[in-house]
Amino acid sequence: MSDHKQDQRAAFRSDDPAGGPLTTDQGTTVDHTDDSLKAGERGPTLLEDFHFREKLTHFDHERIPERVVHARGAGAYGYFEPYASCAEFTRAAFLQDPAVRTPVFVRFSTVQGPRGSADTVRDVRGFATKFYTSEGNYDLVGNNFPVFFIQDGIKFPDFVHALKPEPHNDIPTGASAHDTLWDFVSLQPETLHAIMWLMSDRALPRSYRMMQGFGVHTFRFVDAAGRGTFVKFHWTPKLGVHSLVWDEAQECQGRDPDFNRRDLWDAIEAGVYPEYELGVQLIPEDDEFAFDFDLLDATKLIPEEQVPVRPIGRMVLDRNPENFFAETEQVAFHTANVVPGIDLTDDPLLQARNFSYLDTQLSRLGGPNFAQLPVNRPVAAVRTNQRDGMHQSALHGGANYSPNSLGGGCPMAGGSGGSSYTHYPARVEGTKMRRRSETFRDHYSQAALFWHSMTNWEQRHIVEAFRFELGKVESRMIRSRAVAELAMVDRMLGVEVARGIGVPAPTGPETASKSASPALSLTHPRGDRTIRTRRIAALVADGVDTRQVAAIQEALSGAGAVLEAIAAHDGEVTGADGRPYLVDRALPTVSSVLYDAVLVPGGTGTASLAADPDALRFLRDTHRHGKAVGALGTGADLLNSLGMGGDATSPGVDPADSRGVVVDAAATVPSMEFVAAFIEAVAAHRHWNRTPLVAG
Ligand code: HDD
Repeated sequence: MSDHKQDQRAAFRSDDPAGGPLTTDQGTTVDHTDDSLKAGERGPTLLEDFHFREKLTHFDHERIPERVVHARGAGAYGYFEPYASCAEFTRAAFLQDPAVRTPVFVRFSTVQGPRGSADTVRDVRGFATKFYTSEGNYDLVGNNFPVFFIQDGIKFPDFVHALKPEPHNDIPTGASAHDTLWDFVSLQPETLHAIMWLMSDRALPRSYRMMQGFGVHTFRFVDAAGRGTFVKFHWTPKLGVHSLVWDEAQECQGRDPDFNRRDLWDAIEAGVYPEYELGVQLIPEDDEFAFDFDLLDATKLIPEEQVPVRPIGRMVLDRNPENFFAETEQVAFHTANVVPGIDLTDDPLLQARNFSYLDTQLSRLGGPNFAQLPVNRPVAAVRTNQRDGMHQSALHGGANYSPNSLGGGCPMAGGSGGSSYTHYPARVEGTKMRRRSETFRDHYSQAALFWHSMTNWEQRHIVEAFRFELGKVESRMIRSRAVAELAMVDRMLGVEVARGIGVPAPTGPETASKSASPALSLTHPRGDRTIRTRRIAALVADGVDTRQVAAIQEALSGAGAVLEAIAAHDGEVTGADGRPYLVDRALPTVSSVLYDAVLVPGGTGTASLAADPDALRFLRDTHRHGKAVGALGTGADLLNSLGMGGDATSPGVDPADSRGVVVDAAATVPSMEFVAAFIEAVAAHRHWNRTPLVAG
């Protein structure tokens, strides 16, 4: 086992089920746990039944307050390693030596919904990383959007109250489509940029393994000589950045509410470890005012075309937690957990966070000693004068004050230099005031930048999302006000949304700029173009040509994908060769939304598929959601009869159409060309240039 794995295994292990009989919390062996102690067989339960009372009392207190935001999450352990020394701009010990692996724990989350809500809601995703460095814990508590909804943390309770379910009926769960959120948004234009991201497919990640992460704020690197450099952090997934579509995401909520957390868990269990590259945008201190926005404004991003993202290392997640509660639920992140070489800035959102995270853990984890929990414990030595308190588990000795002579003066402060954390001596001067800087005033330009950086289909999805969300808003006044704000971003956006939700189209001049940053589009190439870990369904029935399925299965698994045979029922089907063929899943238990592509093999079985409404729906939905569809032999006829296109007489994708429908009608075994074209179609993830099919 590697070092970083062992570090976290220092956890207190209680019950070893094989280690002996059941005991009480005090270690007394229990004789019987199925009946309470009663006065007579049918008599009342006695107060002296200490085992009964202890068992119930503990059970009554099993839940702790869930996180006020980001309550639903999934976590994993792994490691980080830099590609090369970053000494040129930071002295952070974990960024110096490519040979040093730093253990990490990452927690991904949604924001709005409670702990038991569904994964695939339209929401921001949290991407929080705890680096257990040799110089103490460093937490990078980010999201999968590079911008936030508000500029000053004092607005966070207002924003979250508006976002959360309405207070009178606690509706909706895990959703932003309701009056209070849009009331707030329409009155607070600084939200608009992040709202554009929220309405885009970025808010529907296909997988935690396929989404970007951002530190959001401008932070500061500090080198050994004390020189500061502004820095923005970016995580880029090796598997590329991919999203679901809204219709799919909604169906997933019912078919598999754990879609994203299951995907993460399964990938790690299967040994295909999620990997992310850490990149930085570096801005010399002298360029602090070189941008047309304020670097301290968390509603703005720095376009990659302006300041490129420089890769500095990679993170691999290679171990699932052993106990969800002990690890994923009790992990406590904090933006002010920084290490020498990484410093904060005066971003007023960050300043508020630096108060909030420590504060919230006190009520969530029941006292000030949560850093002693195994998942939170640093690997660096801890020597403080902090003592006692709820759940203290350290056996402190020696002096507990400073200065002291009785303890030999220990622990002594490290003094400046060495491995001590020395705050960056940023110069601050000003008059006390509650006022927003003029440099934070422009709320529309970057919302417009995002909009104009989208492809046509991304824009279409954004318009549809706004229509869905605002269409659920009861107040027409709020709908109109929101549309007026959208028109400030782009007039046509406002007009298109207005038409869908039945309010008058906004009038007025075009305002914001039309510049674009192509790197903001989901189509911007990132990570590997690969089908690794993709799930592909093969629809089979009695009479299926199993040779074809076996051949394609071999080719796909060679490329790292998983092919599952799906039939009307579980168990076996009879292949064209008369031999039994094992089914992986029954159609009624799955849905196309749980797969990345579908394949229809040939054989006489396609006639049964053509008569099965579940199979037809599977095919139509896969196609409607823009995913790759493949067919061999008679399977091609079935696709043609459904109007899904693909040229039934020639192998490969129809070049004029290129819709991700790959057929080889003449195939007895899949040709190399077919396999290559199908893999390419799956790797493209979506094919948005299809004519939408009429469902039914
Ligand atoms: Fe926050 C949790 C990310 C602004 C206050 N936040 C939390 C988590 C993530 C973020 C990923 C979950 C951590 C986990 O998995 O345990 N938050 C962000 C980002 C922000 C942001 C990227 C803006 C750039 N947050 C923000 C503000 C405040 C908070 C402005 C308050 C002033 N956030 C909290 C919190 C939470 C939290 C209430 C809830 C649970 C927790 O901290 O541990 O303190």
